[in-house]
Amino acid sequence: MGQFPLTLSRFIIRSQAEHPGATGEFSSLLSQIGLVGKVIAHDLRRAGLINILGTTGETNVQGETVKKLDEIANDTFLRAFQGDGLVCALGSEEMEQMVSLPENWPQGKYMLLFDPLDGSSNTDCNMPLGSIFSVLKYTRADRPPTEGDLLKKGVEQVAAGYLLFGSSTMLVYTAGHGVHGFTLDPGIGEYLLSHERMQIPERGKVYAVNEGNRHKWTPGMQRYIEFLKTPDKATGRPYSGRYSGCLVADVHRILLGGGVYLYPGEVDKPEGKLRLLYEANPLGLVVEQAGGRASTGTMRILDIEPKKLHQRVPLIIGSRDDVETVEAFTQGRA
Ligand code: AFP
Repeated sequence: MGQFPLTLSRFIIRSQAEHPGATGEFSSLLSQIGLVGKVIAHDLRRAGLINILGTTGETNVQGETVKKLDEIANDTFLRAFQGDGLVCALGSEEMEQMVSLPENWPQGKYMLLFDPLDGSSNTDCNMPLGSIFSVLKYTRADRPPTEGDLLKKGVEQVAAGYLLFGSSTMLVYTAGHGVHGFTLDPGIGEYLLSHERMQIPERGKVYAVNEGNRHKWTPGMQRYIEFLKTPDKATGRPYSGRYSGCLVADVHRILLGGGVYLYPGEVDKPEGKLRLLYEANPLGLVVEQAGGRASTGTMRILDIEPKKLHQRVPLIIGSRDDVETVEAFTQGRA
């Protein structure tokens, strides 16, 4: 008889038992993220039916059009974490400022940063979407957290991960001891351990990049993509291009099969598009924990000292060898 699959809750309890000082708060936080994933997945499944697709007509802090589902997902995170005593501050890619909790509300020791709905242009065409989260610890007792407390290097994250809303819903996370993936079984409403100790291959055969931006890239980046497309049996080229427009889905594919995701800086916009605290840092931690690498092209993502909440950063992430090859091109060594 086969073993009964391990649920997220059982896995969390088991992991907690390995940390004698654990109070259970972190375990509750992860379970709550799992719940958020169920709620968002439920909304996304009905999105085409209940007329919640499309735009609100407003623009967010990044100057981008807000989808109704962006707002719905953002509210879901806020409702799940405000007032339950697990966090003391929240930061959302969709909100200009940090959300602090009223002083008389229960305060937890964690701070949560999240991108509530990544790849939201995919909402109208039934393509994959994701949510990304980053967990930081607040250690001061003398005052409530301020926005500056959220500006921590990626290496200081205590946990990070993502929810992927694709053909199935997945929760993938790391708490600094490997990366574990859980798939939601909709029949029983439970996340089951489907990918224990995920390891990214050292080199892949897939690249994910928006090639429509080629004319904006530096010569080094243009040469790298040409290199990937040039056949060479010994190094497994040409690579296959796969780009969904959802960072979570693209990085997930690469985490499983290897390769590289690139959202490079551009000549007129060297900072690129993606957000350091909401996208690059959490995915950087996940990929590093799986044995991969995350870089701007010139430095490790997790070592960047953030200056502001919505800071953008170029992102080259994936298999170690592939990211190192990109770095050789962007640094003029190839
Ligand atoms: P949103 O979080 O605003 O939906 O952004 C999506 C995203 O940051 C990321 O998921 C994609 O990889 C990337 O943008 C796609 O951007 P382009 O449309 O410029 O290729």
